[in-house]
Amino acid sequence: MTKLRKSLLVTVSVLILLSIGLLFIVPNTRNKENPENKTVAVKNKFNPPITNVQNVENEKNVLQINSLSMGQTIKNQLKNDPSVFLIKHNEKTESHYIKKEVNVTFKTLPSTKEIKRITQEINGTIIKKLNSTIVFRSNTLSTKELIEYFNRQAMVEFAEPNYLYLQNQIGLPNDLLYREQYQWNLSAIQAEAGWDITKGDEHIIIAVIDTGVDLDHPDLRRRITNGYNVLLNNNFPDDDNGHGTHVAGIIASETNNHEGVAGITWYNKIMPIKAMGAEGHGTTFDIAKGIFWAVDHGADVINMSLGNYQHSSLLKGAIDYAYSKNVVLIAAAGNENTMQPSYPAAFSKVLSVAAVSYTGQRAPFSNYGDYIDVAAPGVQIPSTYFNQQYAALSGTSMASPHVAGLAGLLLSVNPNLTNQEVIDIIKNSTYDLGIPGTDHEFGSGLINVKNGLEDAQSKRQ
Ligand SMILES: [Ca+2]
Ligand SMILES: [Ca+2]
Ligand SMILES: [Ca+2]
Repeated sequence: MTKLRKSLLVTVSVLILLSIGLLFIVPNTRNKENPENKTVAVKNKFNPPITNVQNVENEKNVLQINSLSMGQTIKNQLKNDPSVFLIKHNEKTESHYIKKEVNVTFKTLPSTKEIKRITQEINGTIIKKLNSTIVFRSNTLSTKELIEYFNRQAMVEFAEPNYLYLQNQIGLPNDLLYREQYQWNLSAIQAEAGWDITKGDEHIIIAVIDTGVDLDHPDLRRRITNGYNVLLNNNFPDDDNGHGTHVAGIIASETNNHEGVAGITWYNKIMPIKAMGAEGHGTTFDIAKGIFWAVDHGADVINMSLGNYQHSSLLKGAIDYAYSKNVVLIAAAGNENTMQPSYPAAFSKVLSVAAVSYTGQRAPFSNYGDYIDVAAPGVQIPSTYFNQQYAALSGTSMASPHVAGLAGLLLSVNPNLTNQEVIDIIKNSTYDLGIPGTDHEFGSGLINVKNGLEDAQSKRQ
């Protein structure tokens, strides 16, 4: 190997995993100068994920606002649940309700004796009671038969199915690009449903080892804890490339502030570590140094949207150290549509993330192979961008922070989990894609925030 090639290999050894590139950049939406024109400019350049979606203002069901292919896939999950029945209103809107259950509102509440008669006649039980409304479940009668039965009772005001309002317990975030339905990625991983369980905890810190973070971005500045600039050895890890700001915004841009985008976690803090320069690459040494700094300064999760195809013992040493300190390590699988293992993703102690598009297919650039652990959205992901902008980017770089955000939420709901337990929950709570079971394209499947948080919650006792 020539000296030149060797030095190139060392200095340009770790590249950010950004593919396809910039689809749009819009100025800070808080800028009030002619905001409408700017919004239109974004819409025109960002068509595929928002075709045929309905107006979010009129929809109560978060899944329904995303008639994107992935939203459809998630609805199919419910369809396949034997305890859930589906009503198709028209081509696009659907409602689900629980089979063999009925909500009954009484004009006059039945006595204990009458309730005993009713439960015997319907061969069922009382599930819940609120004021003059009782939820009955039958062992034998369908919901339709239950409604017919109760409508014959004089004391009943009305009886109706027990509908599922899937994520309606929380209000929809008011962030502009969320409300305008650009953030298909959040519904695809059931983030909204997960927020019913937790929206995060500021004490659980997610380090982003990258090109830094735009420290005064209006949608990020309140979400950042102390970080480190490895390149300048100071505490000012500002972003001069854009990549790190985008990654950080996917995890934790300020949600529900009428500004820009919604993050996966509303409250977990980002620890920005600048270990790559303006050109978008960094050395193994700087990356490793960034990992050590993050671990020693309280990071609970580390996101590494970076990699290369050379195994490095230095990098492995940093990874092993972080793992031994109970830190959850997440990395992008790489964007070359190859089976060649990329590091740090391919290290066994690092959760490796492939990218899916809004059609639920592997992104055409996403690496594959037996080192893929899970998949996450990675095509046309809107997020924050440096110089107080917003942008939609594609890459496994964009997929990895979805998983880092989920790891932060899991530790928020259950801080006693070990790093390996967090990894296992993430892998075991996925939505299977591609061929049944674990496969080389998606690993165990598309991450699912709701399922993961339920698992983490159930392990709390
Ligand atoms: Ca926001
Ligand atoms: Ca791995
Ligand atoms: Ca599969």
